[in-house]
Amino acid sequence: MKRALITGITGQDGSYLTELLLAEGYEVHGIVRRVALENPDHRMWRIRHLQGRIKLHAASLESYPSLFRTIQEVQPAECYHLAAQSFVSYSFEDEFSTMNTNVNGTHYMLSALRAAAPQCRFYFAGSSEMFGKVREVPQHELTAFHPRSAYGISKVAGFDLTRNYREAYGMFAVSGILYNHESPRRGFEFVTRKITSNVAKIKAGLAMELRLGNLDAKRDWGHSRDYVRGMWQMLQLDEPDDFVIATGETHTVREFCQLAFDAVGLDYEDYVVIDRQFYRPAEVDILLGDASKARRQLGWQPEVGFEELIEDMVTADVAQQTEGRGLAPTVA
Ligand code: G4F
Repeated sequence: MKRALITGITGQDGSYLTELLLAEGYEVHGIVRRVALENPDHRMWRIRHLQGRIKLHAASLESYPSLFRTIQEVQPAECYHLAAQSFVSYSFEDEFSTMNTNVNGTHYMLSALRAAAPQCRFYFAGSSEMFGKVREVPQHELTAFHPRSAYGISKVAGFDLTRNYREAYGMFAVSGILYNHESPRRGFEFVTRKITSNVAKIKAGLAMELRLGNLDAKRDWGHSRDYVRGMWQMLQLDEPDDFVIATGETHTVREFCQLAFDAVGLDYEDYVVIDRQFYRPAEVDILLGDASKARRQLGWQPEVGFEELIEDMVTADVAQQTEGRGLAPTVA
């Protein structure tokens, strides 16, 4: 039985990846912060249904010794490093903690793996935010990076660290350059979930408006369940390599709003209010990925399209409201 270790197991991608790995017959271990173990109701809702089938270890991306100890104990064959401060907006508010967690955390993981489990295959969660002020449309694996936030800069550093551990120490270390990926398990602070959760609230008569920032930003949005499959496929290759994972379609935030409101029979223009506080000091205007290398070499392709993704998210949020299961918090 193959053993996998996941950082960020309590997140959207961590939960879908765990389901996939369990279905593939893996023994799954996850690294979680001690606060998550102390407050499981709040922090572990995405993996509650998997309890008893996975093993959790308390460790912190800020502590090399805790990561080293966990890796030495687990001796994973595959390690998926998904944990990060992943909210771009927040990285403008606190650049330093974003850099510390994302850069040092990745460096600690690589260094600890090299010391305690050098044969382990390593996946780094790179991001299309690395392309930032894009040099070309669509972007592919050879497109130059131009990050526009501390988050984007931290992901470029993680990408470079990963490649350097591969080249310098011969480790099987790869990066996925993943475009935005969403689902009903997405955090409420990201624009897609902010929209769908508020659509459900408005439909239920619990909110009157939805305040958003830049509606003209364009993103290449896919479904998280499809994207974690790409991560896993990358670690099954004979040779390590980096891949773009994207749908190859780009849409504005406005289009997302329009379809989400349409799904419950409302007109977004009656409810969406533009609020400057949600604009970013430096915006990434357009992301569109060319995943042809992943299609060719991994046999990867997305199964869920843009409209189906929105339908899935709105349906889940409306059902939550109807069933009275925890109202979505109103967040930035
Ligand atoms: O949903 P977002 O916050 O995601 P963003 O910044 O594109 O980053 C996500 O995708 C990356 C991959 O490309 C990941 F690496 C990253 O961790 C994260 O998962 O914002 C999407 C767009 C932005 O252009 C933003 O300016 O939506 C725009 N937007 C407009 N109004 C808003 C809002 N974003 C948020 N979060 N909240 C708003 O009110």
